[in-house]
Amino acid sequence: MALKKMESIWFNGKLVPWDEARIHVLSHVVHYGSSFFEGIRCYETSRGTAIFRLTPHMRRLNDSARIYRTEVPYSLEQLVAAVKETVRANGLRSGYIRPVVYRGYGEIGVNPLHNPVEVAIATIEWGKYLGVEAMEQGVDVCVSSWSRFAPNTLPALAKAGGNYLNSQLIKMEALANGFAEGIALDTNGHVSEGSGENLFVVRDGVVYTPPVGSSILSGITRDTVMTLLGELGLEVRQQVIPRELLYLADELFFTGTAAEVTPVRSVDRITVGAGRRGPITGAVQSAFFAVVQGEREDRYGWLEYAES
Ligand code: PPE
Repeated sequence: MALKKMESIWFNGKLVPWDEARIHVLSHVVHYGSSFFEGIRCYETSRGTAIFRLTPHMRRLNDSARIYRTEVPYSLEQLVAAVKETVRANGLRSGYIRPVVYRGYGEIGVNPLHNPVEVAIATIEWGKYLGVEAMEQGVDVCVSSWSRFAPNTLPALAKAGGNYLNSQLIKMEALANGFAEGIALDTNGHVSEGSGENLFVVRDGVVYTPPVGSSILSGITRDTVMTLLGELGLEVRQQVIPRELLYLADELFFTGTAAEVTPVRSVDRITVGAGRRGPITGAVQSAFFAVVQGEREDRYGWLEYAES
């Protein structure tokens, strides 16, 4: 998605003009991938801009940093307030929010600990991640030749900048071969996730999704969708998924903040189900958009308003 400038970026404690949120080329993060980030969407509702599950996102940001022995110099409450402040300052009604914590300028060398921990929060215009038609028609995907990282290499539960080198390989390979996205297997050969999305598989009315032990990011949309599927009376099983189940599925769909709920219509050129968005995918997609757009009761306190 091409970036379009907005007014301000929250940068180490205060709002600065968009062009002034800059770092030095010798910042640790540039060389060693030492950053943690979040992607959050906000939606226009009749009660104003609703930031979807803001607090859980900022909690995950802290968790990601903690895994890497990094203390974020702001409390959870301060981070939540900072996101709201940035959304208000930019007059953002619906869009995407990108908070990032990174190791800045100070020392060269692998050890990050003597470099400052810096925090920025930007707001971005971001439409449909895999295209507008994808939401109805579904996307064509492949199983990647790249695996997700093994559990004792990079911790998948941390949403760390460096992890996305793996995602970039998956994504570029998929695009080069004419697919919209790639699904990675874990190092045991079990289904893990897309380059930037979690995956759900439907067969015979039962919904499956890989467990956190399958080198996935523990997606907040994944959690949301599991709740919504439960409300629809569907059983969701978090279990190890063999690759070939992808070829036998009645329905497949991706979930993610950017991807929202996106159907998959083929895997490795094998048609999924009827080759279009299936009924369970359709139902969960409708429920998802009704919730995020404030069109139904916010039963779980998922909407956090920018003005509050
Ligand atoms: N797995 C990965 C690897 C991932 O990057 C994301 C989000 C998810 C699962 C879904 O997590 P959640 O957003 O909490 O439901 N990917 C973010 C970045 C995408 C990008 O291209 O940048 C996102 O969707 O914001």
